[in-house]
Amino acid sequence: MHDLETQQYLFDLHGYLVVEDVLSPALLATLNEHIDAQNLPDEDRIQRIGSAAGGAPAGPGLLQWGQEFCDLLDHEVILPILRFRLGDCFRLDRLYGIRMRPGAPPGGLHSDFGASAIGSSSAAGQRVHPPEHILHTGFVVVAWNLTDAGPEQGGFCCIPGSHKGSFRVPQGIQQAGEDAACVILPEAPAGSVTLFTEAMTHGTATWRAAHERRCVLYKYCVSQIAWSARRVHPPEGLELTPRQQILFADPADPHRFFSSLFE
Ligand SMILES: O=C(O)CCC(=O)C(=O)O
Ligand SMILES: [Fe+2]
Repeated sequence: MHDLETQQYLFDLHGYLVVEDVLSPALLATLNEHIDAQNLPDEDRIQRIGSAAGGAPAGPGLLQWGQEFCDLLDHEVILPILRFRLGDCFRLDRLYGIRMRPGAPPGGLHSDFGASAIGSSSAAGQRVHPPEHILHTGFVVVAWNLTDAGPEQGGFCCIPGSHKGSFRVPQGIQQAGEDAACVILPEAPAGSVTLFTEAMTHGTATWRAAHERRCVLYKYCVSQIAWSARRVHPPEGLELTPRQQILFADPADPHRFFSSLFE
């Protein structure tokens, strides 16, 4: 069912990949119960849960909500896929959850690397030649879909292939957002996992479903980089395997100062 060669091809081609039927209905129910137990206030906007702004809690964030959230850290389905883009040594850089109530408004298109990245000085219509010191990749988001999302409901949207683009997203597409013809909303049923590179242009589409959107995002990066000075800390009183503990190590050169997750 999960043919790695095909996953590798499609992830490289599109910049994202959805793997369906990864979480059992029982596990989904438990994860959702842990979220219910937080008694979060309802809000009309995209609600980031289980983390400080930016998704880098100076603590364990939502990992503290239950062992099942820790078990997702190195789930057997995601590890070989992460390895395609991040190699053998990578860290958990950030994590947070998204909650959207029916009718919640969209979030704009963006990317963290490349021609359209926040902070990129690229000019409209000009091919980008990034200077040597600029990173162009290195982060992968693993988004666990805890309720049904997709073209009917809303949620994650993206411009497939845009991680390979050499031109800034034109204003018209940026403004149209989810309504632009090149923007798609991948089918992401409850229990599926969406992986995407932050180099791809992506965003959040209006939530149109009658049910609540819930997804939890674990953001990994190659061991030698970090997004901010904050670190996710391991949860207290919950079990982490030796491999999971590697994900919390300080940023460092792969293999020399940072252990492989695959040995
Ligand atoms: O799934 C979404 O709504 C998009 C989340 C997002 O933009 C991000 O985590 O970088
Ligand atoms: Fe994003």
